[in-house]
Amino acid sequence: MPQRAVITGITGQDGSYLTELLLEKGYEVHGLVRRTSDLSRSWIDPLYRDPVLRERRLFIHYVDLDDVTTLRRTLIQAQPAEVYHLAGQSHVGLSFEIPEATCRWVAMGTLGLLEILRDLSAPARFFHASSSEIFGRPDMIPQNETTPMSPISPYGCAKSFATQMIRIYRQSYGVYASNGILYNHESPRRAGSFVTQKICRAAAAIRLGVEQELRLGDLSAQRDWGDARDYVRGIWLSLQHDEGDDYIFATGQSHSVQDVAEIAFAAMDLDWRSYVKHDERLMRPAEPNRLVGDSTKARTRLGWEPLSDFRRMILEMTRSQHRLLSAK
Ligand code: G4F
Repeated sequence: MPQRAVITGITGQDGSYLTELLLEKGYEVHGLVRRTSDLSRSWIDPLYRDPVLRERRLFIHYVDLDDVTTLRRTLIQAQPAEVYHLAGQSHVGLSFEIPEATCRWVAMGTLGLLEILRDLSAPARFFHASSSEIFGRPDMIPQNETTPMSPISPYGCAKSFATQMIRIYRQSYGVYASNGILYNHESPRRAGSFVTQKICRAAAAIRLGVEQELRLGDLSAQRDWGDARDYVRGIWLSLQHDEGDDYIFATGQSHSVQDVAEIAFAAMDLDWRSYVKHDERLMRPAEPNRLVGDSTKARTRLGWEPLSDFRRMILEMTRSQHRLLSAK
């Protein structure tokens, strides 16, 4: 019998890389997709069109996170050994505009899944994709698994709720549940609304003459940016440990938004200063700072280590955008 896994958020960057990893490892994968989602435009589409995989080793279920009855039925039927919960509204800036929907999906969506998990006859291991946003503006650098949560955005607050619920269900009900506290992680599959991809895409578009300028918010904002493919390995490793636990996944190095612009524009033989314009409307009501993660626990317990290099990753993303735009 192949190991069976359920992934919420299978169509996104992390979900698609995780699907590839699990299929490679011989898993049967069940992906939960929002009813309004267009699968044909997702990273999963090529895999799902493969007749060897489709409805044989890769199954898609259309179910919304707030439709708890259908969610329950889907999980009972799938009988997974592992559940990877990656779905939810993940844009921090947007969470200031739609705080209620963000909390419904991110906080209550996770709680709903935990409740279902408690009732499953065959217990499943549960992974929750938590976020460095739970720390807000922390007093200590770098942060580890014991750093107090002190979110400053609706998204960070919803993630803090979900992260703590994972701990509560682990302690009180003996559920196998793990938090991966993920710092920013990027790749050529990153959605264009996040700053790295927005910059890489714009640099390529300006090079090709399709666009003339790029408008950005806080250029001095710093993040601990890693590569999504490294983090997906960590996500899988989290559930291979004997017990559920919390793990920081981070590189321990921080770079600014300006650094991203410098590298991406230089890769296109452009000087970023000639094209990047500051736009006050893209500033957020609150901005976390000092978010740098200490991943010692994941390294020592799980044998995880990030293999990527920041500069190489931004170059790869920019060249990938250049190829995509050139082909249009
Ligand atoms: O790319 P971002 O939108 O990522 P952010 O807000 O750090 O959140 C990401 O990482 C979190 C931690 O892992 C995740 F939980 C979350 O789901 C998401 O994946 O913004 C990065 C920085 C921010 O400081 C933002 O203010 O870039 C700054 N920024 C400046 N101009 C911009 C822009 N961000 C965006 N999206 N767009 C801009 O024009």
